[in-house]
Amino acid sequence: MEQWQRKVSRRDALRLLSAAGGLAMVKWSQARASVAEQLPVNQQIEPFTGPGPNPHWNSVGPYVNEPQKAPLILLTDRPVQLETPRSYFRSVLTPNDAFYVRWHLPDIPHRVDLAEWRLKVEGNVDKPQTLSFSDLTEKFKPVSVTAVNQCSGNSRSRFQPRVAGGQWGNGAMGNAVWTGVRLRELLDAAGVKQGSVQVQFQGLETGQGPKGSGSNVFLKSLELSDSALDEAVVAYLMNGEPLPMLNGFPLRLVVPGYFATYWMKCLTWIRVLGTPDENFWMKTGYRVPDTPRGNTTPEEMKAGGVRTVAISRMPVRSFLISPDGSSKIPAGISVTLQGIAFSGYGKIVKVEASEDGAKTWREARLGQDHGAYSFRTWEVVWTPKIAASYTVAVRATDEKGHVQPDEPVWNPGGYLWNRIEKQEIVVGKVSGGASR
Ligand SMILES: Nc1nc2c(c(=O)[nH]1)N[C@H]1C(S)=C(S)[C@@H](COP(=O)(O)O)O[C@H]1N2
Ligand SMILES: [Mo]
Repeated sequence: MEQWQRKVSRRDALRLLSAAGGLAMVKWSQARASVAEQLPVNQQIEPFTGPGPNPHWNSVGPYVNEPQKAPLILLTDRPVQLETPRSYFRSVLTPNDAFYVRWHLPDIPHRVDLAEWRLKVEGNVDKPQTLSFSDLTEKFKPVSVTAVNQCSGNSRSRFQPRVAGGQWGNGAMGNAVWTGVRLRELLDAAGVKQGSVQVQFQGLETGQGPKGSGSNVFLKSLELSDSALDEAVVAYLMNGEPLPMLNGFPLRLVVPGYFATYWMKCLTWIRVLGTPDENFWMKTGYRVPDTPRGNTTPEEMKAGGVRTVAISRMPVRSFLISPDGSSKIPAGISVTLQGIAFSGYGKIVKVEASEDGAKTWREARLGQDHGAYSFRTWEVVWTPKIAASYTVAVRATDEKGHVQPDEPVWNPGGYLWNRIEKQEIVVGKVSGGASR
């Protein structure tokens, strides 16, 4: 027996025990009350992703490791489609190894031998070109553009009713500095013939496309008269480095402002066309209703007669990146809301943030201007006074006066989502260390 135990009488021991017990009881009931206060009152179960009131920012697939890539969120594995986690959008440029990946056909290239690789510029031209990689880097002037690559189906999981296709969260986008040769210079070198209408792009992969479509190659075309072509670059560098294989090594088309469907990866053929391209990926795929915001309804689609156009520029969007709502933030202490904004129609001129679910707005401070088609960072300092659950919202305005609406959009392709983003942020009391 220990010394102290022998010194305590039985009565003393009982007294001590009951005191300790009493004390424990008080603490326990207090703790229960304060725990109850902190638990959600609304026990409704919300979906992690999809169109719910507070959907998960990213899709919910597992993280995977692919060659030349950091762990990214797996959407599908054949062909491989990977989504970029939210935290990577804290910087204005998206790292190459974290850049999202999207392919259509299963047989994607895994290596390219630059000694053998050629870019052909053919079709309705006077001087067909066959260019080696060093022809591109040495015979043409290098140009750089910072531009957002966003999949037409980014945020498709928000569509209600649900539509077919990859159920992307918000991470099917990225921003990079693209360096290469102006597309117009290549076309000029080949000498486009009078009466040509479009220019078609083809990559290196093959494989079966959608059943019955006869599409075993991925082909996209743009109108020769389209002003987007003046800004287009065939890029051999991404953020100053060779492109990752999964993002189109050794060369990809970059069409600033346009959805990424035109940004042909592993570009090997440029074909000038005398008649409009009628291939599956132009005539059937990637079309949107010719209506404001590309909006329609399942009923209108069923009734038929919804006129469509090929998808083109990206509508204005903005995102809150940090804080991300994953942990409670303390009341009475200022926090910087940070995020990004962009538009395919030009420069972002205004970003506003709301702490009351898009009722009142405060203008954010914009970060450095990296060009009209780049992400523009924004920040606004917020000091939540009271412990509560807040709905932070963000909306951007571009130089053409487009403002993000607080209305959803619906079309069968699941394209053009740009509704105001909202994020639940829980603010808690700064307690004296009690309930830790
Ligand atoms: N060769 C090739 N290029 C392609 C595609 C493709 O399937 N094959 N998909 C396009 C589409 S729809 C998107 S969203 C972007 C994705 O670019 P990333 O994988 O570099 O992010 O590539 C575009 N370029
Ligand atoms: Mo896409």
